[in-house]
Amino acid sequence: MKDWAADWEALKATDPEVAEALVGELERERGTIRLIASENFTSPAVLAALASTMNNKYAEGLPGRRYYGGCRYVDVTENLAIERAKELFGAEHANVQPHAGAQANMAAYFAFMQPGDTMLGMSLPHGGHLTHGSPVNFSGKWFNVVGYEVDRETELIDMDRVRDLAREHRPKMIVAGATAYPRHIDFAAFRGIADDVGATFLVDAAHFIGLVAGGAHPSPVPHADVVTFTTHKTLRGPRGAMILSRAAHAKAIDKTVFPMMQGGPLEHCIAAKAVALKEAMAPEFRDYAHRVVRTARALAEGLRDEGLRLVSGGTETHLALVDLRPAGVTGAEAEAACDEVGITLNKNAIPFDPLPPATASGIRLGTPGPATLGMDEPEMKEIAGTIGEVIRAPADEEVKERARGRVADLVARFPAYP
Ligand code: DSN
Repeated sequence: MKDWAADWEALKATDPEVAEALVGELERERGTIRLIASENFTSPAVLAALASTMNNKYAEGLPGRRYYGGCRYVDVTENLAIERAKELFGAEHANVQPHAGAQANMAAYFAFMQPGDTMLGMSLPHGGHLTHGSPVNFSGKWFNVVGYEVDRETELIDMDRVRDLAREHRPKMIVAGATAYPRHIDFAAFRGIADDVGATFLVDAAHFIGLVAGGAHPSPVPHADVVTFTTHKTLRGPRGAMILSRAAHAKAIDKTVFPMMQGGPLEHCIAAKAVALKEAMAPEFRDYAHRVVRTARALAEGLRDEGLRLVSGGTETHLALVDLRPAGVTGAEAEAACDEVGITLNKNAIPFDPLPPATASGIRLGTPGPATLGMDEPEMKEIAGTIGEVIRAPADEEVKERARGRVADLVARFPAYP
């Protein structure tokens, strides 16, 4: 058995500066309310797998078909991750090697497209992701990207417009999925459009895959040809990603992950992915996933009660997108003010945002982290009230002091890594 305490002492002796920063980060995570929608508190079991000697192993290839000797134990953990992913999500094939979400998307795109081909993806300012076709990303540089947007009135994805664009541009691939969209996506409608124009349908499920695992969100797996996702957001695992697909696409995807896109897989991360999947298969994870959705709704409603406007009128997922214009502050100002009192969230563009992304008219807030700590609806009302007060009076020291006190009380009642 590894002696973790001794490892820690060794780190402190070898590199006190890094050790100090690690302690600082742990204290920051313990001492603040973390509302970044893409972050979570992964379990000590996952962290233990990450800190294992599987970090040391090269294992190009797939379990049972490697280019290096000595792979018997990493074969065990990678097979466990593959089988658990297939079982949990009802998928025919799983590749668990992508180092990150961007790599997963890149590999999946290149399994079906060549540079210059046309893809249809949600535009970034409307809630999509860089890899869904942003001009500053490989996707926008290498593919002919057509972006779809939300409807100006409803702020929901305009499926009629998606269909029109697909018919006009005949994309090879249609991508659904978002980073700042608080509503369910109509996977069946996307499937219909993809079939209509002969496109491959990919869902980037990174943000909500943990909710799918826990039965608190519709699954894209029955509808999509390929589903990519990161493992560290709502799924609460290590940083990294996976690709699920229909069996017919298995070979193409395995080959674009390795050798086209990546070299040696990060086997310590893959072991940790296996652990996270096991945790996500447990009945408690279903409670967790439903708590995430319930708390996001409570937080959103609390912010509406504070006079702020919810983009699309509410949320059905783990996150809320909030228009701050009724309060007369920008996203950047709100992010900074909340940070000062120990509430971490991010400024975010809202659809048709008149401000540039570095300022933004909105904030994005999510509850995967607080729900892991056991916080529920009453705590969300309290947090929403605190955010409302701070945003309305960002320069008022008395307000900020009171807010800091409430944050301290909450994190003491719901400790992280006790
Ligand atoms: N950076 C992630 C997010 O915050 O949504 C997406 O990759």
